[in-house]
Amino acid sequence: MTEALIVIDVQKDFCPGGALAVAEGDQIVPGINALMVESPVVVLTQDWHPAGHSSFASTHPGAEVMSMTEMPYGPQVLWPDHCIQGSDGAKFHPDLTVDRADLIIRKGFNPAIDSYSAFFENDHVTPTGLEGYLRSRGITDLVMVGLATDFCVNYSAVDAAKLGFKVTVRRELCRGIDMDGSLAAAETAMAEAGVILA
Ligand code: VGL
Ligand code: ZN
Repeated sequence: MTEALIVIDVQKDFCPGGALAVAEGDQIVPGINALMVESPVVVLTQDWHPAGHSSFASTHPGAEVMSMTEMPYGPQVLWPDHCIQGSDGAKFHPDLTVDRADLIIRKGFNPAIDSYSAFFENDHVTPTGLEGYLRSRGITDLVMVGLATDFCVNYSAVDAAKLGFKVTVRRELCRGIDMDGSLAAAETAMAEAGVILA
């Protein structure tokens, strides 16, 4: 068994003061730093959208932030502008020990498709390349932490479990957005997919 730690989207825009702030998003940083020291393989993900991304409410005239729309690939939440490539908000939290990372994978760069998951874009078809990286390093088990529990952590964990990885989500090192019961729904989806919620 070889285990990798996947740290999802611990970026300024998802922390208090950021464009899409997750409550207490910054509080998980010290615990994640400690876990990185013990982990043989560490991967960081970074939400990384071009300006005018199709997941931004501002791209759809008249659309309200946090409203739903239909995309060719299914329903999509319309977010505030966040994690724009090269922006300050797209940077990792300043206290995250990014030097420990073996790989940083960026996602959400396709203007037409959002990408919550670290493995596939929201069409559930277009791969990010992370699966190939992990398999070619012989990794079978994944520990996931980060932001947000009910979106990017959830989608990444469910996809990884479907791909056959043994996945553990360390709940105390995640924080959620929790809109319209999304946190409870995510925990159910992860459990049904065989993800261990620790
Ligand atoms: C995320 C909403 C939009 C996340 C990313 O990291 O959970 N959520 N983009
Ligand atoms: Zn995003």
